[in-house]
Amino acid sequence: MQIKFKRIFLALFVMCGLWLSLRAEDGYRLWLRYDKIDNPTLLLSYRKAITGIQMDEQSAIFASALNELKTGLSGLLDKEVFVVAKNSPVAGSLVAGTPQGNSLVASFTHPEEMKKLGDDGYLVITVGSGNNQHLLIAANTDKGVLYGSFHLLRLLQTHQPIDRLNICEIPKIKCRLLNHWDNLDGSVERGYAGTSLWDWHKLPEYLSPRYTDYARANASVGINGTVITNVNANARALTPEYLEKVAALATVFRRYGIRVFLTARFSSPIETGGLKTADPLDAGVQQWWNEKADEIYKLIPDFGGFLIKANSEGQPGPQDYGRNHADGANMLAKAVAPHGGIVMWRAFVYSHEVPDDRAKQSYSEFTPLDGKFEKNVFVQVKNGPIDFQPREPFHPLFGAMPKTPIMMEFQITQEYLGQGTHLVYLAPLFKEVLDADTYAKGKGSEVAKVIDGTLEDHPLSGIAGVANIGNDRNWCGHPFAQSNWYAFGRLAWNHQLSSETIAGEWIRMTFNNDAGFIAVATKMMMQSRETTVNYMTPLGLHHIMAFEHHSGPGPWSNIGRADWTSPYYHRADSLGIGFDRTSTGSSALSQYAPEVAAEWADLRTCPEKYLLWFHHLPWDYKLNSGETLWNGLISHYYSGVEGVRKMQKDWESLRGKVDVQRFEHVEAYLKIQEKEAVWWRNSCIQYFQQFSNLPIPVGYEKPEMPWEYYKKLTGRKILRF
Ligand code: GCW
Repeated sequence: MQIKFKRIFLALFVMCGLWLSLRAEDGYRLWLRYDKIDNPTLLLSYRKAITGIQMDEQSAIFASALNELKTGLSGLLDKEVFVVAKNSPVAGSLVAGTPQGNSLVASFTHPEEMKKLGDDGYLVITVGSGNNQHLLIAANTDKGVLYGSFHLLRLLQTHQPIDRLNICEIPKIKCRLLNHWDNLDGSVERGYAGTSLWDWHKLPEYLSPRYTDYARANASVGINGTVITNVNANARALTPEYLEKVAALATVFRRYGIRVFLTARFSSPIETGGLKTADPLDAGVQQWWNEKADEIYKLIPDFGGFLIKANSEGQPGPQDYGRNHADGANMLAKAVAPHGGIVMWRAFVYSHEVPDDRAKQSYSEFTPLDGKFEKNVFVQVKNGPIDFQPREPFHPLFGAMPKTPIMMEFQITQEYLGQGTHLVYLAPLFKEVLDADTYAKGKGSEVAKVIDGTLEDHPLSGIAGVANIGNDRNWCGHPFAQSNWYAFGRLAWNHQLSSETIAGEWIRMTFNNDAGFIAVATKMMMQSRETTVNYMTPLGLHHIMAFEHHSGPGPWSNIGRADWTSPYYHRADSLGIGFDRTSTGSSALSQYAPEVAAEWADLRTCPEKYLLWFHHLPWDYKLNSGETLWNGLISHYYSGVEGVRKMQKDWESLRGKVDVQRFEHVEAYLKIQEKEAVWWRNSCIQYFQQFSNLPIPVGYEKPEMPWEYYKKLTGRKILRF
């Protein structure tokens, strides 16, 4: 085992001046802005501490780390940081001179201990003593050094002390992936930040600098894989012509420790291979996939593997041939296994031909297959049983397939949460799911432990986020949407971080380190998700958005297959509202562990946030607040709108503390959000009022228009590609 390290050593004192940046910013630099530290005392101390970088190794990833440190340090410290390109002294001799009390140094001088860092972990520690102190970034691999370098830069960007560092970081989850729903024609399914980053037209020859910046941003938060094509897959992505383009992207991403994955269209052997069938048990089909894998790995030796959406929403799959999901997944798994690849098989399946509650179907199809998958197969499960709603209880498959590594799928792009224009910080949503207790092995069996592999001791562990990135200049459209990319990565690395901590880091790096600014912006972010739930789908309501675009409200949406309509989910009638999933209804609750099912089945213990998800209740049902269900529903909708207005006021109070360009951008979007929150509130309560026949209590502002007016609004409709 090799220990590679880079060290940064003490230097001279250099004077500096204050330089506060309020230059217009377009958001391109994300959280990696590296502007000069605007606190003079801190700047002096950092400058004094850091003068140069001495490196130990040469590799492409090492060069990326060095580059980042050079750019970052020279920007933050506003001076040239020199690099000594000769081999540094042995880490051990530095460590030996370290004062007592640095426990990490003590434990990690031993090779066996160092092994615990794995491939991605790292140390950032102060070693040596007296005038011979150094910052040491140590890891088993060059990727670890890269992550450690970003960590050090983050400390400086967020104005943390760096004099006695004692940091040991090991990611809790091994595969930390973005899923791009990008089509080969440049469109992005459910994308709200422009078109695809991948310029297929100019690849493989032209490598846009954005590819490198994309990889840097991912590596800075520890994302180590990217699925670059849509799960609604196009077979052409696996043809030689496109593979050459994919290989070119892979060369860029590889330098940042990022592996490329592709989606596989199950019918590819027919569509591009000229075979008559795609039956996974057919020897010819198996051979086709084996050869395809060989071809891919010849071009991309570190290719990650395949992500597959099969027999779901019209996509082809093994069931077309009377086979099951395991048959399909295993065929692909065997093709990539010799090369070290994996298969991520999505569990997002449901059929309108099955009369059962849609929330139950994925569990019903997959649990019988537990133990039947090859070792290199993940089953990838969305966070909730329906579809990325503003709030869902955790998916019942978490904890229900102990023999199979389960990969989490979150949606970073805000398909159901205001899309491109609403400020919604998603870390609280992610955390709510990760922290939920499945009781699969008794109390303390949180979803996070299912996916990080510790509950069942799985060597594979993975988490994916459906990306919100496009070719908009600021990458994610809404300036605050960048925080969701950031938060996903940070939680993928360490799901124990709090949402506040992550928000604080992001705000400091993206805007500034002003305490007042941070306090207000953090509050805005932390409340934004609950605010959104309130004006969209309070008290457990779900899937009541407009059918065509999922953007605005559509509790009336009643076209097409039943399980795509809103009344299927809200079930409002003169007696009440909500979906009965207890034993008197669809019995979906029976798919959870008995402790969870009992808690949610009992109205005395069911959290009100899940009330109408699991229960159909009369309009005069009494809520904890003492209000009737009808009045409670109304107060949630009104408080949602008030929450947005509060965000507007808060943002206004930050005028002058952030550059005008980004300030006005957010200001304009908050205006849209307010308008649309009113649209949601007015249309939903008036629509439901037809069933409740109850008045809107006095004191609330009157809806300006009847719900039929809002029904006609399709202003923000983005057609599904
Ligand atoms: O949420 C639904 C989306 C589809 C998406 C599908 C899926 C990629 O509306 O756009 O298709 O889920 O996750 O497969």
